[in-house]
Amino acid sequence: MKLFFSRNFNPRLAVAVARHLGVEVEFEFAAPLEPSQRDRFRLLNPNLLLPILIEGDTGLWEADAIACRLSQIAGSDFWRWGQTAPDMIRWISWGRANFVAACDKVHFERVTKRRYGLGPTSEDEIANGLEQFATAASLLDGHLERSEWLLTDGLSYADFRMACVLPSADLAGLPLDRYANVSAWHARLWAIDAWREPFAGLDAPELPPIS
Ligand SMILES: N[C@@H](CCC(=O)N[C@@H](CS)C(=O)NCC(=O)O)C(=O)O
Repeated sequence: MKLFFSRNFNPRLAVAVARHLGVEVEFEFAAPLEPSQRDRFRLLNPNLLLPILIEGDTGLWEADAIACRLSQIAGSDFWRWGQTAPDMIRWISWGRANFVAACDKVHFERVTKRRYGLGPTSEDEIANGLEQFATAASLLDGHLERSEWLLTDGLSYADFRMACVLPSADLAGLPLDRYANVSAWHARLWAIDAWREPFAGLDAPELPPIS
């Protein structure tokens, strides 16, 4: 089994899950958007994006699907299967559409565009993303006042998914420190080795510098 990854945040998420669960997987750095690699990777993921999990000759793409599969393999309820599964799906779904989307919008303008030379940053998009971030972070902060993790029965994949852009929060200028409970939750996640250092010991070039 092989996990193709890069250091960007969705593949980072998948690598962190694999390492947190201790699944025996071969990690291989990839760059499917490179013209020379496109034909090979199109067969594994027509979106030409990472992460991709290979079992046999099949490629499974989308970090959430990969997290589900890795939890199956590990026999872990990091991906919940029982009573609290709907609650986990709720937070994954809401997170993708709200908190993660807001973080991603700001991160894309301030970080991704400048790393990959994708054109000028849009101050309108940043303002819009920060407004969306404030709304979502307030809701999250209220929830995390009552619970250490998103699910009251403990750490789950929903926490990793919700936090997936936050390792770059400083670079993106996301005002996390305005939300005490979100900051404390982020610090608890940061204490988990696989979350803080998913790439430790892996052969993977650093991301391009921010211009
Ligand atoms: N919805 C996909 C998004 C995948 C995605 O956007 N991946 C980006 C990184 S965040 C990518 O592959 N970029 C090219 C690269 O890293 O080489 C998922 O959750 O896995």
